[in-house]
Amino acid sequence: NNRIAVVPGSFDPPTLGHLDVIRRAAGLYDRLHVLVVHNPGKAAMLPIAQRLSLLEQSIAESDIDSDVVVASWSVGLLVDYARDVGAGVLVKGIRSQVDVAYETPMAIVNRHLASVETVFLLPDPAHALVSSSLVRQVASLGGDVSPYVPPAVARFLDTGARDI
Ligand code: COD
Repeated sequence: NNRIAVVPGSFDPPTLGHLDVIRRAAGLYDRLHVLVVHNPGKAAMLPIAQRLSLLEQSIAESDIDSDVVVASWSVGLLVDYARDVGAGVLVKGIRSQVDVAYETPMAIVNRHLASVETVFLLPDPAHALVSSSLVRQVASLGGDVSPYVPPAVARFLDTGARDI
């Protein structure tokens, strides 16, 4: 069923780039599952539960009013989750050639494994250079991250994150 899509990511933390992809994907599909996936290749800043809560708050406070489910997935293949919820599409953002090189083999494998297609959205130029790793770096050095993240994430990083 291609009317249901999964938007997977580390979301550590969620950024305005992520929210832009979620908003635009919400306009293309009837139902979205925004899925926090543990990426073993990356050192985490926030626990998964915190990322879920920040995503939920960010979406609730945004102008996105479609059917969006926020969930996490840490065991098994991403496409197993997609199959479980009846999603035929993964939506990902592509910022650069580096993203293309990273995503292409995964898209091919996911299509072979489960006939799940991957749809790539180009970033909004306003957010094209925003990444979670940039936000983590600015936050850890005490800088203002509010230009790069949804208000809920900015509030959290201003108050709570220093203790993590
Ligand atoms: N503008 C537009 N898009 C953006 C921006 C931005 N500023 N910032 C990030 N994005 C996109 C990314 O390109 C990505 O598509 C998505 O938003 C999430 O980004 P991140 O950085 O939070 O997440 P990643 O890149 O660490 O992705 C983690 C995944 C778990 C999604 C990825 O590793 C994956 O698909 N893993 C598959 C696991 C699996 O099943 N493997 C077996 C088969 S390959």
